[in-house]
Amino acid sequence: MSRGHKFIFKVIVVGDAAVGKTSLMFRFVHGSFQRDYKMTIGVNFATKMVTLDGGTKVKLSIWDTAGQERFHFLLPSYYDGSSGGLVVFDVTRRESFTNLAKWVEQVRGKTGNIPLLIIGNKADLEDLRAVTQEEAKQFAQQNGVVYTETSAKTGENVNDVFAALTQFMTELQD
Ligand code: G3D
Ligand code: MG
Repeated sequence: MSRGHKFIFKVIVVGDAAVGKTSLMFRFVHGSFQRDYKMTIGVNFATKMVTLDGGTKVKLSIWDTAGQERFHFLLPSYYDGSSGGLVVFDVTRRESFTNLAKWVEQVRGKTGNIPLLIIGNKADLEDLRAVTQEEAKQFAQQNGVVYTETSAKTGENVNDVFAALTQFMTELQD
């Protein structure tokens, strides 16, 4: 039985500080939510193998921003060679939604037309919601991408968004 993979993709996860990028990545890679998990400086990415419907094996290297987003500036090397991305906001923090346009523009400017998904994270905090699903969907539609809500805390939709992105990236290889 082969343990190899057919494709390897670099995935970037962008968005304002504290929207839950590191937590989403951690949930996907390790299957858990760690409240006090802080990315070690210098550790920039984690890898995970994904098996698509039909059996194709794909290796993802998922890149974290390591806190650089606080300066609204990510090094060009962060974007280099990326095949897809998650653009994340926090459904409880309106400003992180307002800033999505900047993030999409920045990613498009640095990478061209790679597949992106818009992610509204912290969907478990329904009582604190500050952005409706409708307006987030509308923003995503205007940008020609899919909108999904996730919770890194409960795990809701986390595997699904990485699977959907992997599917989009793989289709572009055919
Ligand atoms: P970042 O990498 O985008 O900067 P983090 O964001 O992953 O560091 O998360 C920022 C804070 O939000 C963390 O809380 C984290 O636990 C919390 N968080 C992340 N995702 C979720 C989620 O889906 N639901 C809830 N309720 N909280 C989430 P602290 O307290 O450590 O700052
Ligand atoms: Mg982080």
